[in-house]
Amino acid sequence: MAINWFPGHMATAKKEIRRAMPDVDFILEILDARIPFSSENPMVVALRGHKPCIKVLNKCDLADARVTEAWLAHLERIPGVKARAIQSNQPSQARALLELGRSLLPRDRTAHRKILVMVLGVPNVGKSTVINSLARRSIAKTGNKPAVTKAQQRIHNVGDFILLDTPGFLWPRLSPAACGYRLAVTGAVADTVVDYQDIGEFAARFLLQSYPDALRARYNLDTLPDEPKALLEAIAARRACVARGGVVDFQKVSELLVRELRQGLLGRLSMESPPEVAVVEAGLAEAGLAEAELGLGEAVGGEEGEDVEGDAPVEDPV
Ligand SMILES: Nc1nc2c(ncn2[C@@H]2O[C@H](COP(=O)(O)OP(=O)(O)OP(=O)(O)O)[C@@H](O)[C@H]2O)c(=O)[nH]1
Ligand SMILES: [Mg+2]
Repeated sequence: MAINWFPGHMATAKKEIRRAMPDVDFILEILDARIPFSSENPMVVALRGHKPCIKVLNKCDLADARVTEAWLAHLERIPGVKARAIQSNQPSQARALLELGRSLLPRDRTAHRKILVMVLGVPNVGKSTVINSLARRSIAKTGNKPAVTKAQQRIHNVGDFILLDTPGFLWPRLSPAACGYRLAVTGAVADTVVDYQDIGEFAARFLLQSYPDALRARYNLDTLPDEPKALLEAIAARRACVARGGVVDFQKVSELLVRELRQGLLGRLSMESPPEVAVVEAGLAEAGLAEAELGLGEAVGGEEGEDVEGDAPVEDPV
């Protein structure tokens, strides 16, 4: 089943971002270093126009360092874009972003008034943690689940900067479907709209393909099965996820696998790399599908009265 999550508060967040944008000097677009493609909200390009943008690969402590390097090089090829990898609870890394942003502004712009920096990105990617590191105080609420920040918040007195924290928002159709699954596995989608057994199998398939050694080491498995479901069964047997009568509790083992992957207990993992993504992008462009698939037509252009989905999953029309 396709995963989509675009509840009313995200549509509102997007409108408020659009409203605040004219006064913004530069943008810190926070991406998840494990999924820089899937966590890059395609609506941001239209929202930011020509504002300078630093793409911040956050949670780089959880991602494969070599793949992150490749992503930085890939992203810096985009005109007007800088890219940096950080672990946002390391304040020195976060603070360097402000000076980089300042360097992107025309000199006359920075002299007379404070610099307004908007921090935006998908839910649970670490925006408020970045804000707290930049402000050197715990001023924005953070939490290990999506949709913690509910409204924009301005933080004054950060040197000559003003920081704007924003609620995380996704886009109406998470497409290709794998993007939705990666967002769900890494924690950007509410638990209420995902089927854990589904994303558990997705995570199992990904780990079998890309990180088999991590699986062997973490779950003490000498041989790995070929199929994701069989892998979940093998992990269930080792982690007390089997009910009476030998029935595997797939819900419980899926939750366990996803939780451990999110926490970095299987090591540093990257779920996508630039070459794979280039193939996907080329495929969408060739088929002329990009806008329609993403559900962006009315979402980017429309302001008032746009379609707003509730918390329930949206059926994928494709
Ligand atoms: N490992 C790791 N965890 C991080 C990092 N930055 C943030 N986190 C954790 O990610 C979770 C989400 O952080 P928040 O700052 O609340 O994320 P947010 O983007 O503001 O989330 P919303 O307001 O819900 O959109 C928290 O548990 C943070 O501790 C990081 O660099 N590395
Ligand atoms: Mg937040």
